[in-house]
This record gives sequence, C-alpha cells and structure tokens, in this order.
Amino acid sequence: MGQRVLRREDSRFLRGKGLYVENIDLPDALHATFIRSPYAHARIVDVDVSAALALPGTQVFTSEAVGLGTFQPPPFPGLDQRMGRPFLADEVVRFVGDIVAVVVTDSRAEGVDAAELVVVEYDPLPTAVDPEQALAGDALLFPEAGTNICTSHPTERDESLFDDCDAVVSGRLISQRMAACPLEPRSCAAMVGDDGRLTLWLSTQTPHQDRDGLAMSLGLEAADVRVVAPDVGGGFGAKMLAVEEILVSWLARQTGRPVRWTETRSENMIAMNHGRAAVLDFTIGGSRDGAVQAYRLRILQDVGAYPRIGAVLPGFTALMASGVYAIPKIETEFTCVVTNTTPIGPFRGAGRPEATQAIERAMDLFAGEIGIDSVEVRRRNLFASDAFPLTTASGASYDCGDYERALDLALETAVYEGLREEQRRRRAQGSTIALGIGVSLYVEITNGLVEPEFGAVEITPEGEAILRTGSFSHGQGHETTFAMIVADRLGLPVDAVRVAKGDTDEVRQGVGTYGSKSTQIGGVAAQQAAGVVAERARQLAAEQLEANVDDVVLDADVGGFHVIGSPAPTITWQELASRAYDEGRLEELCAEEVFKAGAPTFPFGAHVAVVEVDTETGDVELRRLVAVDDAGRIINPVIADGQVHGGVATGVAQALYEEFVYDEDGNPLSGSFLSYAFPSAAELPLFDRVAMETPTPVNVLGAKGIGESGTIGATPAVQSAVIDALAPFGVRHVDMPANGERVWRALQEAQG
Ligand code: MCN
Repeated sequence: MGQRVLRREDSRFLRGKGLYVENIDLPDALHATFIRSPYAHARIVDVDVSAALALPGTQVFTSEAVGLGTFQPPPFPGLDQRMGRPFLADEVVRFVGDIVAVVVTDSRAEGVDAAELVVVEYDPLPTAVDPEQALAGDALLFPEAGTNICTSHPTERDESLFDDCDAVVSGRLISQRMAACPLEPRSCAAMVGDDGRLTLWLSTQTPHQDRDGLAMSLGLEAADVRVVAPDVGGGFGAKMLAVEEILVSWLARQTGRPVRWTETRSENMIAMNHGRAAVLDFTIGGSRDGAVQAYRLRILQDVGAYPRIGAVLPGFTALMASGVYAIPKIETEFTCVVTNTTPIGPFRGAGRPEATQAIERAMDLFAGEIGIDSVEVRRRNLFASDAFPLTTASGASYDCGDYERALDLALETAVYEGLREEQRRRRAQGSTIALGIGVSLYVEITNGLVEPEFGAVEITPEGEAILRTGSFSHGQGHETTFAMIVADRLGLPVDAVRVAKGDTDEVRQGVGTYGSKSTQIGGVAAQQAAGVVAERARQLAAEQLEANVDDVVLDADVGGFHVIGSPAPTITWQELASRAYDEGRLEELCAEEVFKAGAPTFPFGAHVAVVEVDTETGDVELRRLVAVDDAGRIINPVIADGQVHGGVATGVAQALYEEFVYDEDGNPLSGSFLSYAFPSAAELPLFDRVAMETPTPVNVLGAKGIGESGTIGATPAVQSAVIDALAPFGVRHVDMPANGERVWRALQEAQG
C-alpha cells in the first residue's frame, strides 16, 4: 500500500462509458415532473389540474391524492418534530421550489407541457429569509410551533470568561450559503418487479440507508426494496434520500409502470439541499504576548424551510471550536432557525469548515490587535506534538497530530519570508497589484458519528477476490483503494480484486459514504475480512501441502502459499481456489466483517494562500495555494492528491466565488450557472500539495479521512490572504465570497 496506483474507474469515466441512472434502459417508463412553488411563503388557495388532465395520458397527483403524510425531521433530541416536510405541500409552501403537485406523462417533454397547465392559486404570506429576521419571529413558518427556532443549545454564559485577558476582540464571520453543484444532478428510476419488489435506481451516497428510509416512508419491509446506485457524478454530501425520490417510488407502485425523474440544473439549484449558511459570532482574548486564554463562539444556523441534518451540523462546529489551539477556556452555543429558503444539509466539510473559518479569523484579528505576526501567534498557541491524545476545552478528543510540523512544511514550501519580502517591496513601490498572504491551520473530525461499516471478501473459483463493501464511492476512487487494501492482505495483484458496491441485493448491509469515514471503517472492514480469508486459505494450503499450518506462509511474491523458507512447492491462489471449488469447499474462503472503530479520527493540516488584488478594480486572483494535509497513513497518494485538489477547489470557491443569494422576498437570485459563480479549473492555479503522514492509533490502517480536508483548510487561508493584501488601506475584514465587487466596496469604504 501507499503506492501510486492510478484510478481504475477513470478508464470508463474518461471514455464516457460510466453507467448513470439516466443510462438505465427502462422501456415503457413514465416521467415525473414536479410542480414547484414560485413563492417563498404562501397559502395554497386552489390547485386546478383539469387542463393538464385533459392532455392524453397525463396523470396529476396532489398532496391529498398521495397521502404520504410528512417526511419527519431526524429524531435528534431537541429538534422540533412539528417542522416536518409534507411530501407534497398541502396548505402552505415554505420555499421557492417546494413541491405542490407531480405530473406523470409518457415523455419528459409532455411532462413540461402538462406542468404548465396546472394552475395553482397562491395567497402570499410574509417571509423570513435571513436567519436573524427568522429569529425575530415576525413571520412564522410553522405558526403552531410559535417560533422559527427548531433547536437551540444554549450555554450558561460565564460573564468572567475574558476577565484575565489583556486584549479582547470580537468579530462576525458569515459562512455563506452554497449549492453543492454535482455534475450529475439528482436522478432516479423506480420499478415494481413481477415479484412485487420495488427497485429504485438512485444517484446517491448511501444506498442502504436509502433502502431503509424508502421502505419506512412507503410502509414496506426493507426486504421488499432494492436500491441500486450505479455510477454517481458527485454528491459532495448533498445526495441523500429526498422527498422527490420517495414520490417517484410511490408513483411506480401507484401506476404499475416504471417511473423516472432526472432534475434539470435549475431545479437542482433550488431543490437539492444547500450547505453552510451559518452566522458565526466570536470573541477571543488573551495576553499581549500572544497567549490565547479564552474564546466564545455563537452560531446562528439557517436550516432552510424544513429542518433536517442541517440542524445537527452546528454541533460539529461547536465541538471543533478550539481548532489546533490549546485554548484554556471555550464557550459555545448554537441556535437553528427555519427560513423561507431551500433546506440546508451537509456539504463537503459539513460543520467543520465553519469552526475553522471562525477560529482562524479570530486568530488573525487577535494577532492584529496585539500587533504580533499572525503566524507567530498561531505558533505560540498550537497543541504540542507530545500532548496527544488530548481533549480540548470544546470537548473533542484528538487522537494524534503534529501541527507545528504541518505549519513549518507549509511555510517552507511557500517560502513565506520571501513572500513577505515581495509584499514589502510592492507596497514600497506603491504597486496597484497588492500581494496578500494568508495562513491557516485546521483540524477536523472524520467518522464523527463513530459508525460501523460492512465488508465481505470471497475468493472466486479462478483464485481472484471479490470485495463487497457497504461504503459507496461516488467519486472517491474506492474501486481502486479498497482493492489495494484487500490485494495487500491477500497477496494478490490489485487487478485480481473486484469491488462490488451500491446494490443492496449484492451487498447485504452498509452505511454509505459521508464524513470522510469510508477508508477508516469500510477499508478496515475489508482488510479484516480479507485477513480472515487469508487465514482460512493458509489452513487449506497446509492440508494440501501436508504441512503444519504454523509452517505455512502467504507469499505475495509468488502469489500463493508455501512452507516457510522453501518456496517450492507453492500452492498458488488459482490452484487453491480451483481445488476448493472441486471439493465443494470454496465457501470456506469467504468472510464477512462489520467494523466499528472506538473513536473518530482528526486529520489536520496547514495551508498558505497567495493572492494578487488589483486595488483599482478589486479583482482578486489566487496565485498560489500550498496545502499540507495529514490524513494519517495514506493508502494511495494519487487518490489522496486528487481528493485534496477537489477539496481545495471547493474551499477556494467559498472564499472567492460561490454564494447562493435570495432577495428579501425569498426569490433565488443565483439559481443557475449563469448567476452562481461556480469556478472552473481556469480560475484556479495548480495547487502545491505537500505530503505528511502521522498514522492514527485508532485503526489498523493508521488512516484518517482525506475527502474533505482540502475544503476545510483552504477557505480561511484564501480569505485571510485577501484581507492581508488590503491591510495598508485600513481594511480589516471582507466577507466571503471576497469577490471583486466586495473587495472594491471594502476599499472604497476604507478610503471614505
Ligand atoms: N484515502 C487514502 N488514504 C487515506 C484516506 C483516504 O488513500 N488515509 C483514499 C480512500 O481510500 C478513498 C479516498 O481517499 O479512495 C477518500 O477516502 P476518505 O477520506 O475515507 O473519504 P470517503 O471515501 O468517505 O469520501 C467522503 C468524502 C466526502 S464526505 C465528500 S462530501 C466528498 C469527498 O469525499 N465528496 C466527493 N470527495 C469527493 N470526491 C468526488 N469526486 N466527488 C464527491 O462527491
């Protein structure tokens, strides 16, 4: 392991040979088209479907006809269960995109025509679009609840928290609302088989959880449902079982014909969960020589129209509030409010970027306040490498880390002193292209919910292996890395291991992929199952070699088993499997494991961003980004590099480009790629990734998660770099995305 093996799945992706839900051939399938509210908040007065029904072969279903009730919020303690989402809005719509009716037609084009003939009469209601407005409670989304607060976790305030501090600064960071923008939007197709079982082909991250959720929503047994996730064109945390997909499944049962739905891009932009949308107010205090003594973080989380997992994520923000710093006193609290906007869910990083963004901004402000270089202040407060394992004042138990080494590596690679020198030169020359340098450190939590994962390994009659994993790769390259893990344990070539995933009939159980946990739980389950198979194979080989089992070894160099010290005779995997098959003993070469780790893991790193800002136009260009990301022992450095590159692009996008915006009535203003500034490779430099590995003791692979690291580390470094470039003008803060307009305005304001 640790080898640079190219992603085997890329051959089919790059040649356009991937199989997506949209490619599943279902002759005779009907098409579902959703009729969505154009109002952010309104009472439904009347739905007239008569003209649509007059079109041949058209069926229309409203809330009353479907009768599925409400998609309940997750049963988390303290989450207001009265704020569930009706599958189809019945009396009230609560965001632009809420579903009022669904049309079913023979073709997609007919669906669009029929949808236009459904006439819905609305009576607009006052809106709560901004979370602070929602908190004030003038417009209530659920009047029966009497408040827009769906959950809150207050702490008893310690009024003396900052009493010992010489310097105290406060600030506000808005971690703006973002759209996940997977290249493949949501897509599903449902069919009831001759045996009465329901099959749902679904673009998802969590096939097994979706099978169970779908069965529950439709009142079926899980055994009566099969979910098949073929190739998936990205999820980024946002693809989880949604009301649309349950409705499509219901329609297939209702109509007796296959039904399919693939959303349009503009539908995806308003109807799939958004991410972030947190207002973070912080206060930081310490001594004038740079020791941080206290930190307070208050989170106001906008959860959109209906609370789901978005209402739980601030818990991770609060838990990770301390970042990489040994801060003795920390106070956190969070409040979640519903607003007349698209519901909020997980989006790459999910709760942890917000924590890093807040503490890193706080460190910059604190450094500015005491007049010490911000890198120096960071260094003075880092947890020492010999302090692990440790528990922070915000309650997280970190496994292992070496934060100072990550910082040094990042600074050395970026040639930090040289950059500062260049900055001084430009400032002295009065250059209108200002150089800005930003440094961030981060630590995040992966496998934060400490979940189990399933892995099963079997040997084929040809002596190859099949891994069935409950993890589900939707872009992460598991077909390669998980094959490497199993191949390594079995002493087989990587190409001799096939990875089966995503079909709930083919893989008995699973949890799925999110929270960058697949390798540390699914990977370990795969390795353990392979270990059991290898051991059983050794016993079988010993019988055939007529040797004592303790004397028989598995030798990857010869691809089989022999007596220790004498490679001849060798029984290869092919010979062993073939004989086992002939003797009806192949089943002995199968094993299933469910692995649950004892704790989460805490990847960490340091990023340096270098930007150039045109002080006349406000234009910002990212010139360089150095990323040191330590995710413990790395299985495949090529894939880890790719994950960091994608993650960093998302992190930079939050700092400089992307923001989902509503007007004051709750109308989306960035519902397409024309108005939502999703960057392409052309906007980004080639990132410098510096490898660093501190193996975790939490699992036998020594692996932590890498899937979200880049996103978490990059954003504060880039935001800080922009503000740093503007420091000589007296600019102290620029909200994200720090785009040309915001920078220009900040400059104008600073200059009066
Ligand atoms: N890996 C490794 N060594 C490690 C850790 C991971 O070689 N120490 C490899 C893994 O084996 C795997 C990949 O890196 O091939 C990512 O593994 P891991 O960090 O365990 O994360 P997950 O597989 O659980 O992926 C989830 C993570 C999340 S939460 C989001 S969101 C995300 C991401 O991955 N969405 C993605 N990466 C994405 N990449 C693509 N292309 N598309 C998405 O939607």
